[in-house]
Formats: sequence, structure tokens, C-alpha cells
Amino acid sequence: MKRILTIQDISCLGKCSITIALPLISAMGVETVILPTAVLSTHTMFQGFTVKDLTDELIPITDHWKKENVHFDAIYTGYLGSAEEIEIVKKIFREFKTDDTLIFIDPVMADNGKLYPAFDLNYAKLNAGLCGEADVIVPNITEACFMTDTEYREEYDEAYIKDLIGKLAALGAKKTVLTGVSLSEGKTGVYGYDSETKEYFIYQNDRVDAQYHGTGDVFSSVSVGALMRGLSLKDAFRIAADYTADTIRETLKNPEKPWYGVDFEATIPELLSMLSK
Ligand code: PXL
Repeated sequence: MKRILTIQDISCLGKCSITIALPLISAMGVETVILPTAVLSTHTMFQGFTVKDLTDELIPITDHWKKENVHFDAIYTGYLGSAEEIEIVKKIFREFKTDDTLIFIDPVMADNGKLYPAFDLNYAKLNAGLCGEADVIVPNITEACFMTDTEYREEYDEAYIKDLIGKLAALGAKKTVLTGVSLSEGKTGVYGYDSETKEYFIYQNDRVDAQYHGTGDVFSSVSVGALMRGLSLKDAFRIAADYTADTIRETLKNPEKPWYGVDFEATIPELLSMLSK
């Protein structure tokens, strides 16, 4: 069985980061080791959330794993709490990366043209440096703009996206996958670039007109889980995009739908059947 280490926060209530990655990746038949960067009462879109920073715990925990000679087939990072944690994560990459460890980075920090409450421009720059160490990065357009000093646009054309991808690829990741890219009315999806083969790949599915927190985490978790299951990059991102869209559709059907996250629990059987096709 493949083993992933995921490094991100625990938001106790809110369906995001580890409370999405752990159930989804485990359901995909991949062992999921967690390294929590912080414990929050809820995600940061709630008012009055509490935060217990866990920066001091990261090295002692990983030092223990080192003694146990643990091997990770992938290291998947998401929401990290602070600039200091980004530096520690780089150290963890150096400690645990072997020739067959995939470094998958979702530089979670912003959406819809704005940084999340905990972050500033300096954090965005450090995240750009972290992305340079990755095999695969999956920023959304807002995150890509903050990391590359590009003007954020709601309306754009393919030339804007290609320019953004070029600047992202220059950060150093082997594969750059921009998410939330809409190339025509009613469609959305991913626009990827492989720096080694110089090939682009595009996948667009029907846009669901609803915004939910945690959908980026659903997308990333399924992508990295599918890659660990041996799917090609294109198939992994296609399944992740389709599953995320279907999960939003399913959530909209729930009369008591929580505003803060998606009902991914309801669509896990569908995910498993997508994987077995
Ligand atoms: O889903 C991204 C995310 C992860 N973790 C925390 C967040 C958010 C988005 O708002 O607040 C704590």
C-alpha cells in the first residue's frame, strides 16, 4: 500500500484540510499519515475561531519518524500556518524525499483575488519558494497571481493563463497545474504544464454555480490519491475535477447543507467507482 504524508492544519469543524485529506485518501486505499500544522476550532471563514499553533511539534514528530525509518511515497502539503512552518516543511522534504517520493504542493493561502486572513505578501513569496521544490503544484489563479506578482483578473483569456503558467513553471516545479480555470462560458477545470516534456494539458468540465470552502482540498486530495493509485497525471486530474464538481452538485441537493463545506462523505462511493473504471 502506498503511504502519503499530508502536512496541513486540523480545522476541527469546517470540512477542510486534514478532515478532508484523511478520509478521502484513506478511502482511496492509500495510507495517510498526518502532520498537523495547527489546530483550529473551525476554518478561518468562521468568526472568532481559535488557533493553537503546532510549529514546535513538527520537528520532534518527524525526528521520531526518522528513527522509525519511515518512507513516504508522497508528501502532500496544504494550508501551513506561518512563514516559519514553510521553512520547516522544506527541511522535512530534505529529510524524507527519496527518488520515489512525489512532492505535491497545494499552496493554500488565497481565493477570489484575496489572501486568507492569516497571510500576507511575504507569506506568498515564501510559498513561491516552497513551490520551487515540488514535483507537482496546484495553485488556483489567485494564489498563482500572488506568487508571481501578476495582476488578478476575473475575466481573462487563454494567453493570460499561459503567461501565468509560464511564470509559475519558472518557480521550478516539474508539473504546474492551475486550478479553477474557465476557458468558456459554463465550464471550469485545470490547465497544466509539464516542464520536462514542455506539454500542456487541459481538462474542462461543467461549472457548478456555487462556491464552497474545502473544494480545493477535495480536488488536491483526490489528485494525489489517484496519482498514488497509479493513474496518469491527466486521469488523476480529470477524476479529481469531476469528483469535486459532482460533490458540489450533491451538496446543493441537501436541504440542510452546511454553508461551510461540501458533503464529500456522500460521494465517496462514486469516487471509488471512478477509480475502478
Ligand atoms: O480549505 C482551505 C483552508 C484550510 N485550512 C484553513 C482554512 C482554509 C480556507 O479558508 O481557513 C484553516
